[in-house]
Amino acid sequence: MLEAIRSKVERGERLSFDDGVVLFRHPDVVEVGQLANLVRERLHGDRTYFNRNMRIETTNVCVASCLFCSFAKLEEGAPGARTMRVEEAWRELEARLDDPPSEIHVVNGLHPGLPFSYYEELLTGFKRIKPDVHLKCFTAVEIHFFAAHYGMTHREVLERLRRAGLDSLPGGGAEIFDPEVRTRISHDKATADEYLEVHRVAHGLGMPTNATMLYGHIETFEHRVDHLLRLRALQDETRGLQAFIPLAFHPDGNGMRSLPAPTAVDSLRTVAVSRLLLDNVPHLKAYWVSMTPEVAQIALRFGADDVDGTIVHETIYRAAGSRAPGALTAAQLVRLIQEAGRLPVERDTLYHVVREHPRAALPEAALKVRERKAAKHLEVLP
Ligand code: V47
Repeated sequence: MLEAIRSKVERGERLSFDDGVVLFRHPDVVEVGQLANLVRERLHGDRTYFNRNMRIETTNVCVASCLFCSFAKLEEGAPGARTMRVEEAWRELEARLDDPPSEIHVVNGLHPGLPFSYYEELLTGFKRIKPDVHLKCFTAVEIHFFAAHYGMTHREVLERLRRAGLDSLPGGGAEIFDPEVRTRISHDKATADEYLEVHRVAHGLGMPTNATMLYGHIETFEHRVDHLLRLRALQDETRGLQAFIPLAFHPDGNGMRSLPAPTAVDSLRTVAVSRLLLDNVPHLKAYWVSMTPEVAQIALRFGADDVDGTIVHETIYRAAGSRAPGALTAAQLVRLIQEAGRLPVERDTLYHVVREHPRAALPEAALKVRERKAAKHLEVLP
């Protein structure tokens, strides 16, 4: 079975739904990874991207009640509910101007009580402080909520936010597109078609977007393949998706806490199959916050060419039990990539090169860092 798929991959032929299911069920994850690696290296060689970014969630108040979410609070005033004033969010950027992020990534709850001008002011203020910062803000689910809540079309919402400084959309909110699963895990927010329509409209306006998939909860492999193929069909139409990010489900503190988290092997397999099925999406992120820096490093040999960025203040995964560090420095990301035998490339959000780092001769790079640390450690020992 895998031989037939291998020859398709080698010929650059498109894989089918059934191929996707076979890949998910194949017992040898390393073989699946090697196939994905072939595609990854054909597209990017050893180049592996990261950026300096900053996550801000300015409100966790959310009218939706997603079963997997440990972050949202139903209403203002509930214990733990928090909405920043725009000035507080701006201050977070100001505090980082000595080592400034090139991107701000905002994901919020669906807050029923804020005026639309809150979001416009938030963006305008960021751009006033740092005019060249890229604003990757509000998922398609948020854009759909704004349209319904403030009485606008998707296009009007996106145009107004773009005038305020919005540059692109992050990929959050996709979860699993299959209607039965979606109804069970997040019944009261944008449907799959609405999510895809927001991305279609954004692409029509020349605004790039990312897409995600939340895996490892109640969905089947068939649901994952269906999800990936819906994204591939959108991309055939619009060519506006820049990166795909598989998101590993974290069970702590949410309505699916009795489920186990997906294993490292499931994460690696999902990265690999995503790379193989999404033949028209240029980049695949191993999001280290979701899969841990250790698994993300291995994913760079299973189809991923990007590790996202430095992040700094992530709270959605923290609330759901992530043990990944809150932030990694650019130097730590460079080392993580070098040790995986890849070539670190710092990028901006649109994948323009900011800086190429040298390839490290392996395993010397790892050894050198350790030797230096060990020498320092010995110095302070009595
Ligand atoms: O939309 C929420 C997911 C997303 C949990 O576009 C959970 O570059 C796992 O979309 N377990 C937000 N996942 C993060 C996101 C993202 C991350 C990195 C890069 C980009 C990009 C986008 O996190 C949410 C939701 O799908 N999520 N709760 C949880 N318990």
